[in-house]
Amino acid sequence: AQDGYKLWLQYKTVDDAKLRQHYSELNEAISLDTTSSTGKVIQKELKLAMQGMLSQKPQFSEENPTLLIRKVADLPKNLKPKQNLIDSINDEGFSIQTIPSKSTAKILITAKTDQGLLYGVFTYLKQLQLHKDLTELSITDSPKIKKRLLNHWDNLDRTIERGYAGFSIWDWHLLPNLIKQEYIDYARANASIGINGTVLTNVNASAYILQKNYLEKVKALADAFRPYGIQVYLTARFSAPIEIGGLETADPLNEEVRQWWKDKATEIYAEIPDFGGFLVKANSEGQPGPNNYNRSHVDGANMLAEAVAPHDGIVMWRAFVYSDEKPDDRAKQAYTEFVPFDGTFKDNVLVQVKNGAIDFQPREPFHPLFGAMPETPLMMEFQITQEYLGGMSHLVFLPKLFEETLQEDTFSQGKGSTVAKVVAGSLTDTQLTGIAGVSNIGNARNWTGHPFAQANWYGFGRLAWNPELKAKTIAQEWLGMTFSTDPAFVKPMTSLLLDSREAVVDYMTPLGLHHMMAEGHHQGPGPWVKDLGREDWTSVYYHKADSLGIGFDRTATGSDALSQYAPEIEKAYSNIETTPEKYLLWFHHVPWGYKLKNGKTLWYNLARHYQDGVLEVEKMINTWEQMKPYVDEIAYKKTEMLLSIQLEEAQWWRDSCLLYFQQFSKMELPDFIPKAP
Ligand code: GCW
Repeated sequence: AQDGYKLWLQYKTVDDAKLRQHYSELNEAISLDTTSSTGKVIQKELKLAMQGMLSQKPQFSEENPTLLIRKVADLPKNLKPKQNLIDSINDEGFSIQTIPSKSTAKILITAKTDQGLLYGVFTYLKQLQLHKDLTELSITDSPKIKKRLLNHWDNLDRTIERGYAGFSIWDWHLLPNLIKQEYIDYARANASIGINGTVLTNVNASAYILQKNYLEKVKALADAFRPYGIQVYLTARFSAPIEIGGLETADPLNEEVRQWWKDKATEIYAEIPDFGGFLVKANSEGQPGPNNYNRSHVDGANMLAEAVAPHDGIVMWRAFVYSDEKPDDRAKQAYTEFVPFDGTFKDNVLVQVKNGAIDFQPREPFHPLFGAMPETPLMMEFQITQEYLGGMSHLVFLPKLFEETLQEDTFSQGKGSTVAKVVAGSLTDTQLTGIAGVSNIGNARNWTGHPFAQANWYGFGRLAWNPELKAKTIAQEWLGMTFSTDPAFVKPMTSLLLDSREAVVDYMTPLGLHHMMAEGHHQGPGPWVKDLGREDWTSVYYHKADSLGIGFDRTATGSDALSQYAPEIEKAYSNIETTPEKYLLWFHHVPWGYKLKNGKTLWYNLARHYQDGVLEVEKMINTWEQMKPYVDEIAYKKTEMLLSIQLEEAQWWRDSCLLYFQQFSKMELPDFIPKAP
């Protein structure tokens, strides 16, 4: 079907006859151990892929295989890779090699585990999808982060908080008896990019998910995902002992409460022996938590950690604590609350931190917690769903945003202590490491609504596997697998994707502005939003525009949030001259007439960015028009229409923000801004 359902696993016919011949010969006969459930799904995937790409049914046999897929331990001596190669891969890693010898086997895929083999096979199939030459194949790879998770913000009534692609794919009503093909294809897609866990429920979801009738349904999903190496996790509402346990308190130091959680864990693990653990949002945005009982985050997290520890489960405790009614600076709260707890969490607790200190903005400096808790595993939380980035209608390639955050330097262990290294645990030799992406998946026919939002799911998975990957590589892979490998398509579209992120920053929140989206739904501009129940829900709180200038002073003369960063950053960013312009208004309240590096005023530059954002979307539209021959009609038309919505909304952002700020700057708009009709 041409509706995007198959995601990047299109397995399109290889048109080039010579290349097809090359592939056909290599994949004629496959030797594969199918005694495990993972072995069986590998076999299925190979059949599907070869059928699609080569119109060929591979023979599965031990006799004279051309493609040999085997765990290291089961390899014949003469085919065993060198010991240092074996040592270099971890339990989920793999190696793919072209075999130079005269043996009939021409390609070898090996790993230490079945899951490693599955990842190896998907990577191998990607080479075919991307039309790579296989005569000298040599790929050895292992994931650099242990827990690579999607977080679904799916409620039990199937609504999705901040979801823009329909309702939840979890059909609770018909589970456990109906296992939809969508669940299997979801698992395939995730396994193909190395995602190995999924939190099924919203961090704000009801406690009912922990009741027996729901756990049966969760078990059914866990059983379906297991062959693909995907573990299931749930959110744990802190007040569950009261709501479904009949207790009077959820105090984490109360013995009955502690026992209740232990019993609950035992009950879950009896059904799902490889259950991953709990994700918790506590004492944030009205959610219950240990603070309700004058207990700390550590008391809460460690209680749950104790309950799941005997079963090898983990607890992911979120640092998105957003509860001060009168904050001096909301950006400071998580750091202030969590840093004192460094080193006091149990071994199976990860603190899950959003990429930035406010909330998934088009651009934020990295969260100051990264690097600041060396004795606590910090898990990265990115948002794949586009809550603040245009919702369902804007084409924004998020790997560019993820890459930027991951490559920022925390200086925590000296220069080069990037966020990527903190998350991968390599600076502190942390073994338990993790990364989560808030999913953009729903029951839309193409999973994500916007055809290009699929790239953000794909890209998150790739960066979770290897946080050092380049956004450019990811763009090329995804475009090639999803649409076409033709350079006339891939080249211009790679640029389009890579530039799309800066475009959205420009037309929404340039130069370090943030949180100016309309109130509540967070779509469209709302720099004028004020007088709400809480100050830090308003836009005026964040941009602080007045007759003197605009921006949030976070230096020592202001909120001093800057002091939460390493001295190297604090020093550079305290000075307006040495603050990167992309973060200017994040850290400084800047006079309208202040001259930026290009010698023009702040006001001029603000206008310039807004206009550049709009022009970039126009450019995207022009590029897309040239791409018609390379993409299927449905995706072409849909993207075309969405781009025109994006253009209209970009203009709306530009016009409304500039008009709003002009009442403070009292300066003329530069000539390049189109006059109102
Ligand atoms: O970004 C904010 C969202 C809320 C969300 C919260 C969180 C799930 O607006 O919808 O709640 O963050 O991350 O907990």
